[in-house]
Amino acid sequence: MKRIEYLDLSANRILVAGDIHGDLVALKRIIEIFNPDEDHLIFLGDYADRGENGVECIEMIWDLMLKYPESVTALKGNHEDFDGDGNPLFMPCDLVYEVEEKRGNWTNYFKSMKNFLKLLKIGIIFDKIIFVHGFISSGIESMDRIDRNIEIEIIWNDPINEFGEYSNPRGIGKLVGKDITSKFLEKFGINFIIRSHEPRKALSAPFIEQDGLALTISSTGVYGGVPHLLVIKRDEIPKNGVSASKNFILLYQ
Ligand SMILES: [Mn+2]
Repeated sequence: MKRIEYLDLSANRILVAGDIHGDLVALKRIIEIFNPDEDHLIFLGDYADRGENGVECIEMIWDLMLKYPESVTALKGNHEDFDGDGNPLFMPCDLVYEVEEKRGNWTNYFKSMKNFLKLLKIGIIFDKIIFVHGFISSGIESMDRIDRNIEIEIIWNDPINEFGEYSNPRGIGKLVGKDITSKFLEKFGINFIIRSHEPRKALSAPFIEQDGLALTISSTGVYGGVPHLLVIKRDEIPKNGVSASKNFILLYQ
């Protein structure tokens, strides 16, 4: 059973990166901005596929986590969901072909990549902000008991501005309305959610919906737009997505 972990950070700044999707230029810029003595860097998932440099992005984030285990946290996205033999549980998975081309046999590569996947977390909470890849799930009863069905929702769900909960047109996960989000946040004493998973919503700047309860960010240029990095200052932690959305760095133009 997995857990959503509480982070007790002493960092002065929390830097939050959205989907990377093989955008090595954006990732290198994030690493330039990141100061391991001052910052805590959170990646929200989806490191490979779509862009051309998924392998390099995974390896660079993996290295960073090994080098600065106290200062780097990476979440699992739906593009990091594989069975034990390396079969992707999502479509399309360009990474398999990219690895075959750049690193050789996928099955062998996956044996070591499992060590990277093991480091990824399902979700984290800092202060009164929850960070996930997709979205929250109404099925979460305890942060300590995240079963496989809930995990699937956390990496696949999307927020919508309507009320209620619906099946997701992606064919997996749910669309979660603002009444469901409000109830969830109230139950756990959390103010708002920072997530990625829909970089098209946040093409050139963080995107607010559900009256500031849901904030979507993107750190990839694969859909056009301008990838960005969200900045949270420890001495002025935002109380909602609207104020959080104001502090970000453009990674390139
Ligand atoms: Mn995703």
